[in-house]
Amino acid sequence: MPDDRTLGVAMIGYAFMGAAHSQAWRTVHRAFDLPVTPRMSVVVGRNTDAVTAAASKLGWESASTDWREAIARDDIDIVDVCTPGDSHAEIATAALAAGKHVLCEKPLANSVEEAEAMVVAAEEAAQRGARSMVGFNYRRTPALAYARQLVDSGRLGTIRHVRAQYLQDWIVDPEFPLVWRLRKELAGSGALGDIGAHIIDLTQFVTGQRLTGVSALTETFVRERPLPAAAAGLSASGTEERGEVTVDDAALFFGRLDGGAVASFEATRFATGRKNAMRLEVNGSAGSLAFDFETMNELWFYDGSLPAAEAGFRRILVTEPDHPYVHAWWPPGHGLGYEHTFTHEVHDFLRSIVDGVDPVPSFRDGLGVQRVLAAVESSAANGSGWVDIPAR
Ligand code: SOE
Repeated sequence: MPDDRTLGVAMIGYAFMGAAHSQAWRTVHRAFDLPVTPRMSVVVGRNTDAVTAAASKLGWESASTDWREAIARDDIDIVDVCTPGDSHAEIATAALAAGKHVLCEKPLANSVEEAEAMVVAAEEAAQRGARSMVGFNYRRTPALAYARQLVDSGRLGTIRHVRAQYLQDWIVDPEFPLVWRLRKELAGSGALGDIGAHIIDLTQFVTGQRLTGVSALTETFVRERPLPAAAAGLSASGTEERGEVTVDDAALFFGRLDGGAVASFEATRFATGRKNAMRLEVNGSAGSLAFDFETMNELWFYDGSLPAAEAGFRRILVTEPDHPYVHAWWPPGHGLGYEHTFTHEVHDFLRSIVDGVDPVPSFRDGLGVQRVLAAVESSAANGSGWVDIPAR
């Protein structure tokens, strides 16, 4: 680490995720006490005008159209990969080979093979001190980090059920354009990899158990859409010309966890009226938890050890300084938002770099999720037959 205690960051990609990560890099050292300060050195994109404008809007010192040049710079310590999934493997492995620490957006890759190669690169690089982490930001929601603590401390007893849903509705309109998230060659899969990946990761994180097999179905409701007027995020407008949607709009599956629990999952972009309803319910022998990201400062807890007459789901407002991450922010009841999950993610990543330990979720954890995604696709393709998921 350089003596001046700053770490130069190069961020590749600057759309929705790039904006969320920029917010985190801008604020992390002001909210948390850290012995290092990230320097937002360079943001990289393909279009000179657009990336220059993004640099100025998001707070980066400079803009570049050449990611290889950016990762080769001596003053760059961290590479933050915020591009569509088709370029994660190439950029992340090159950055690790160049000795940089790498934060890579989820899902880790577009295939198990790519993810495996990334794990090899990450584990070799770790021996030389380069750290890597995959960006499952929702783990850093205080209520979900607290849910993990409750399960870990035994308050739920033996976990029996997980019910996980991720419900969005941003492509219900059949005229919504064919953005990159709807193209397999760029995104890998649809609702499955984009939002299903989050609930797979969260299920494994909160329960501490691994999915061992699944049965699944997927559906694409709208098979053709207008080509986008410009490559853009979630609200682009379309042209007259149409193209094929090559990913799933919805994925439903159920599975078994290695600690004996059973789990059901639903990931869809067609849940009209649900904007970002990422919901998790966990039932154990001694209690239950329920969470919905649309009310992200709340966690519902049923404590089965209380007398039946006074038991009942209790709303915990997860805004106390004792709750994970909250001490860095506002007084009780003032609440946090989506952007804080990224600040927490970047905080944990920097802390691991400073402490010289491997952060979690690791690329190997990302590979684990990738194996579940592949098993879901394979089950859906074989008429919902059971597919086992190999261990790490
Ligand atoms: C779009 O569906 C999206 O931005 C995902 O890509 C994110 O991972 C999720 O947090 C919100 O929805």
